[in-house]
Amino acid sequence: MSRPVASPNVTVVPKTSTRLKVARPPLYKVILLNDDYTPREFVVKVLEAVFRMGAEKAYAVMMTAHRKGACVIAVYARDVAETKAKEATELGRAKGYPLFFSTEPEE
Ligand code: TYC
Repeated sequence: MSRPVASPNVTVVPKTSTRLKVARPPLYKVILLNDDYTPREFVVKVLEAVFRMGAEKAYAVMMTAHRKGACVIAVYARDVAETKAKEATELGRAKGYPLFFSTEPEE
């Protein structure tokens, strides 16, 4: 019986310093803006449908925008934030409401 020999094909990968760090994509906020015309129940439905919120959370977010003028809904990678904001704004527009969702980079 021969004793085991170290494999000649093993590469040593250092755990620090030379390992490349993977950058996280910058995050974008989606912001719900208040208006005087869109019905409250409609805003809640859009939040549930596009942003996958439960009914209570959607109601609370809608009321914050209603009282304060705007409310940050969530943060996503840029393309996801822009797609959801457009989709949600379009649902209001299709009904003739001025409901508006904007996006901005997180500081
Ligand atoms: N202010 C609207 C109303 O009183 C309801 C509303 C709430 C609209 C939040 C938009 O982002 C909004 N019917």
